[in-house]
Amino acid sequence: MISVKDFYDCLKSSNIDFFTGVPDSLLKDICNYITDVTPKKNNIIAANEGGAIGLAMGYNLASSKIPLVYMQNSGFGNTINPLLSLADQKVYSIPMLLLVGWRGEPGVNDEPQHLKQGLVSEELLKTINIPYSVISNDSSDFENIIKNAMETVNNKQTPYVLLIRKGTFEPYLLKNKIITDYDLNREDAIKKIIDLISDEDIVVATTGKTSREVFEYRVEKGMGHEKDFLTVGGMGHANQIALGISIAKPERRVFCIDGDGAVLMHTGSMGIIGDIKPKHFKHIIINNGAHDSVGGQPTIGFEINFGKIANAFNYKDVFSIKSLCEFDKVFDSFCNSIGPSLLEIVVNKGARKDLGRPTISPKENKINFKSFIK
Ligand SMILES: Cc1ncc(C[n+]2csc(CCOP(=O)(O)OP(=O)(O)O)c2C)c(N)n1
Repeated sequence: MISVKDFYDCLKSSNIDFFTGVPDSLLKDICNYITDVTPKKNNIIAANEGGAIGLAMGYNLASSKIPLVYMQNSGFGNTINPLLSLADQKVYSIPMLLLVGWRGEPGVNDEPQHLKQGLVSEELLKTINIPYSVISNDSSDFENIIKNAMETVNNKQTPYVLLIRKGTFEPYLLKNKIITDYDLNREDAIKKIIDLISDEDIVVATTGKTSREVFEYRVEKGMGHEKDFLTVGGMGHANQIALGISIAKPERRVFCIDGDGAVLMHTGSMGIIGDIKPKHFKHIIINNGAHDSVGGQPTIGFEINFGKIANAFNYKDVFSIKSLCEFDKVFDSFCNSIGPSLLEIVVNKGARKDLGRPTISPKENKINFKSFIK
């Protein structure tokens, strides 16, 4: 395995001093190290991966230095537009190094949402003609790989991808943790929500541990999974899936259980919810101020006011829960409000170590969910 310090030092000696991206579970150790040792203004956790390409472009335009952009291959799709229509050699030709976590690599066991993306990751890079190299835990020559990559980046003025295999980096735990002391964590909030909604209610859960915790709580309660759509991929789009359901089934209550990182990824979607105004649309943001599912790197969730954003986007009502004692009362008002309404639940980050993964396939989930909605 490669030590995160050695890898980082090698990037620094290649004159890289600006980092941006969206964290990834497979890159969590190097992302944690970058977060701990880089001045805040030189490591920007972006709203989405496309935004990170924009930030990297701007930094390069103004400094002529090579920036580094990190992401999971799930997020590579978000970069295609700015990469191909701006940074590409055929347009502005902006040099940058991309560190992409290779989830779903063929032959490596992974979750369904990563299989297609992982299968086509190399083909995709070849098709869009972005040079790349693969780095794995036995890449003792990683310094040479980075050196060669930097030569190509500089000589050809092009984006260059380092595709990182699972298990490449030695473990590194984030030290600069934001410690909070709320009554609840995400799983406590999810349990309360499921206990308080009715049997007819539809749930759409966001990407990451939220969907996994919803799944496990249904198991714990001896219930089926037909009421829940698990947005296992497509981070940031759960609320638009929920909106589509609300439009087709205007009399049903639809609860979207979202995350702060996910909402921030495509915040404009909230404006569409506010514009369409589905009466029974219940938007819940569980705000832990972090990308908890992939290592706990901070978001701006604790520094902004989601309620004011929802108001400005024409939601009809906004609610907030910060403690257990107010939960039932506020949740009741939220349920009785005319939507679209927003409920922000502020929680500590963190999850159970033994949290499992859905044991039914996405297709099974779809079939059961569709018959429940019908
Ligand atoms: C487009 C995209 N980028 C990155 C990821 C990796 N990823 C999965 S969950 C997650 C964090 C989600 O954060 P948040 O919505 O705040 O929920 P939390 O994990 O904190 O509960 C990330 C970055 C992804 N699945 N898709």
